[in-house]
Amino acid sequence: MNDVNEPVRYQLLDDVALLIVDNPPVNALSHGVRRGLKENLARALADPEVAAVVLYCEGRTFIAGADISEFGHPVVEPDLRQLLDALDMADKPIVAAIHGTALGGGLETALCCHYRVALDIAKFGLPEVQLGLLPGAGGTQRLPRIIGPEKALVMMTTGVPISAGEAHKLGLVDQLVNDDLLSNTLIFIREKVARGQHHSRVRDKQEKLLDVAPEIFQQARHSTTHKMRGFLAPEYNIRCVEAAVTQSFDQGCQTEAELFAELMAGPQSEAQRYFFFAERQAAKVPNIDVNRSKRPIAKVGVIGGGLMGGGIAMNMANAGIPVTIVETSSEALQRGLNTIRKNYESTVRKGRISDSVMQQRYALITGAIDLNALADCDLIIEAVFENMAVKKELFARLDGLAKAGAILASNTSALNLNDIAAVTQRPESVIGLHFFSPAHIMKLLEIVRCEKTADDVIATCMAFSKRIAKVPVLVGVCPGFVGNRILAVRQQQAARLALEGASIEAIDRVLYDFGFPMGAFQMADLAGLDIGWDSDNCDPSDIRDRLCELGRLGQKTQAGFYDYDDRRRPTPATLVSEVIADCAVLKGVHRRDASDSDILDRCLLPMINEGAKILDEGIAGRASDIDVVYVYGYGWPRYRGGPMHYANSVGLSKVVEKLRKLQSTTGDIFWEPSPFLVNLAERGQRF
Ligand code: T1G
Repeated sequence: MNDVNEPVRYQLLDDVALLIVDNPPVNALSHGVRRGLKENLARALADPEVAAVVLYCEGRTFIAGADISEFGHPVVEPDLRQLLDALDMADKPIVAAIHGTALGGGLETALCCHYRVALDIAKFGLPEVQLGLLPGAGGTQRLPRIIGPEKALVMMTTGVPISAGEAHKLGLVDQLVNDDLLSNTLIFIREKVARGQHHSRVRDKQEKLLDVAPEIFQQARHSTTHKMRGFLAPEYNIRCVEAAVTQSFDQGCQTEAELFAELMAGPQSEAQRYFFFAERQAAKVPNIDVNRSKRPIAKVGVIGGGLMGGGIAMNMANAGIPVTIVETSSEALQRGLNTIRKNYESTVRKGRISDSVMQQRYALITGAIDLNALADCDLIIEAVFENMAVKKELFARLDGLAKAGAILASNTSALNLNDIAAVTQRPESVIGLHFFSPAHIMKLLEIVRCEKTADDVIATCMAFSKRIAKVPVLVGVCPGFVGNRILAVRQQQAARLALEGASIEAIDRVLYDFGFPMGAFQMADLAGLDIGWDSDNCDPSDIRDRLCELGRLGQKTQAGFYDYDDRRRPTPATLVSEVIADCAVLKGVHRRDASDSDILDRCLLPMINEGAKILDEGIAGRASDIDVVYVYGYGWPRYRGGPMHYANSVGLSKVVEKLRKLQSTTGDIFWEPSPFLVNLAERGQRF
């Protein structure tokens, strides 16, 4: 008899054995599921009354993969390959009934069934590459045998799932149904049994592996080289598909097992698996049930139709939420709306959305030059000039016109939100929503909790972030919050290294080779050197002030730290080197050689130390939250986990030792290790 707590239940429906997986939330292939499936499969195969087997899952999805939380720990048998071998050797027809997302080990399990019946809204994928892995249970050998190597290469190197419709076209799904999945699957398999036809195994299919053009592998390498620069797993997935084409099935599985083991044991997968849970943890707020009652958000107002305001408004329209943009004049408003239309038209040209979708989204955006147009908005986000007086005056006006219960948010990137909240009668409804430019593309959203922000406002904004496809991280009020505060110390040290004689190209190369999308100086040029620049108080010894005075504001003026051609390609400028050397003299900075590893330490150690201070001050609740900010907001390479994970991999004692050495050699208090960090290191702990 089935124990209701067992993750796999057995049910006999006349001549069909039903294996029912019930392991919420995503039916991951935990040890209990593997053992339950293997035992109940054997029971079905041994029962002479059983003519066929159906594999079915309760809950919201078919098996969504191996249990990632088990990785890094000793495998408890039966392991997944042992289970799938048992499925593969079955002498009775087996059909997988698929809904939700059949991913990773889940799809590999379905591939060991003779047939697959799916709801037409189901999805199929091998996302292991996003965990720094490859399908480790035969998927790299079976998938190419069904859909062909070329399609398999795309699915495995991107990790992006395909629809049930496409899977059916490719032969991965035998039948699509639009409802009653289980009853339709029973009809399907009974028809197969009645015909008495041979039930072929995926592993025996060879036709898709014949006459494969060898250049598909180079094409796959070429397409991943740029997008996945520095990641090991894409190449290893490609090698497995090559093995499927050039080796026997068993040899190919051996190749897969060897490459899988290498990735699983490596630092990249360890970092990417860590990050998988880190970004899900970030959406949870200790002591606040984010599923608690939240304030409804049916209409949003955005004040400011510039670069940020326009991008923020697009996020709302993209999520199907009506949004009103308020500007100070009709001309400014029209400029903002024109920019939004151009952004949408560019997305349509790239084939990412259809013209009709663009029209639907654009229709959700309205404009006004009167703040009272926002009186019925549930959420109002200001994205105006970064000036405290301007923001205070605006929030005082909003407080008088916004409806009761409306959330008033600021997109400020650094200003003190407590002071802004204090000018309103509703400080409990004031919060920071710090979007990152370009706001309609960057996924990170720093949600800034003010002293008096109410829990339901935080819960509302955390949930709303997912609705607009953002990754939320809750942070506290301080200059720069988490992301920009940490960035400031890295940029400061990069400038110091330049003053000491390291070339800006060398500094940028070291950071690029580490895995950042670009170095410190190219990033400054992209953002614009004049952000926050006070042209009335220029310091002749400050590099940025000197470049701004020369009109070298970055990419937008085709000259900043670098010169830029029409395609924004940077080239070093002699003038900049001269300005830096002159600033060094004015500051009395002595030249100091710096090797690549010195440069890397000088840029990364301050980020780690600042992260420790942020934790100590409670500005971030978790070290992993800081990592989520850095991967999603600043391009920290995901295969290195984030600055705090990286510090753990270096070892906190080593980090403290390096900081102290820099402090003694430079005599600069800047390098003083955070007491919070020292304390952890002395206790042999990690972040
Ligand atoms: N293992 C363990 N826990 C998992 C999990 C998994 N595979 N997938 C999700 N969870 C947890 C997640 O941490 C969260 O927990 C909850 O489920 C809901 O997830 C041998 C080696 C399925 C599309 O990579 O893509 O098979 O926070 O918030 O947005 O070849 O989860 O609630 O405590 O993401 O609705 C391959 C990973 C594994 C799929 C659902 N499979 N999961 O998204 O919910 S490696 C994957 C997802 C493998 C084999 C290889 C998504 C989802 P908590 P969620 P969602």
